[in-house]
Amino acid sequence: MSEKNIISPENLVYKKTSVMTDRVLHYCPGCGHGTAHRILAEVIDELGIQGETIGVAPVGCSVLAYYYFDIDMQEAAHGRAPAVATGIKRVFPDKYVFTYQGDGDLAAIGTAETIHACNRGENILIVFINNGIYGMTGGQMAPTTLPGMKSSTSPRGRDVKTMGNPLKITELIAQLPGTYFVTRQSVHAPANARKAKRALKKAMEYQKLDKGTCFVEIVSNCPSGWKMTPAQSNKWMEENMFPFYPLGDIKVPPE
Ligand SMILES: Cc1ncc(C[n+]2csc(CCOP(=O)(O)OP(=O)(O)O)c2C)c(N)n1
Ligand code: SF4
Repeated sequence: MSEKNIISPENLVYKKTSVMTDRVLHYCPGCGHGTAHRILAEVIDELGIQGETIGVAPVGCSVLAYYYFDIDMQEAAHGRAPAVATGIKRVFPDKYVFTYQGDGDLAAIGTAETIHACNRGENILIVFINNGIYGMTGGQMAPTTLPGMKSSTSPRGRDVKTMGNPLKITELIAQLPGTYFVTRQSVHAPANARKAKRALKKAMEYQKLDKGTCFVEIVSNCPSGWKMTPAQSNKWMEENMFPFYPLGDIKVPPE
């Protein structure tokens, strides 16, 4: 090994945040969940709120999120994370409270909890990982599955005539008076991950203002469920998911 390849405190450019534990992530190689976890943990670290943050884990591939964040975490039943987070925030109004949910969790079984928490304007952060299918249970069609997109329960592609239209729940959430900041991001490339991190940081900081619910969607990949390599899944996401779920802020706080 050459001199310059030896890692020393002088040439160290990246260090894992201590807000993430040393547990090895169980996510499939190339899955966006890992990057989303990391940037969220870095935000908590940089804001110095590790001891003040409480996360609510969903049911889905990220069901074990409590193993990875070294903060107080609570598990919720499938889809019920916004209701659980509501209770936590009301008991501990000075804590930073977030939910971390997949699209099956948030936009299918948890639609009611999501919409009502956002409509009430609960002072929480909702992190929504949208990979267009139910990843954990084998890639079934979700409300977010694109028209024509293949899944294990729509093997010939989603036919909107019989299977309904995809639900753009983030646009719907943005219409509700209780939401303060609603944005759609991705983490598939370094520049996007940095942007998503800035959005998460802003959203977390807004809890100090008590102005309503902040909602950060991260359009993500599921290489295993989509039956693609990680590289193919990122390309497919760029070509198919982003035109349907355009990245960017959807509702920004008034100046
Ligand atoms: C009440 C209940 N219904 C159904 C299930 C089965 N189930 C577990 S995870 C899951 C889907 C999760 O998909 P998603 O929220 O999109 O997250 P991902 O796995 O893609 O990250 C389902 C239907 C369950 N565990 N509990
Ligand atoms: S099944 Fe999909 S969402 Fe779940 S860990 Fe694997 S790639 Fe990620």
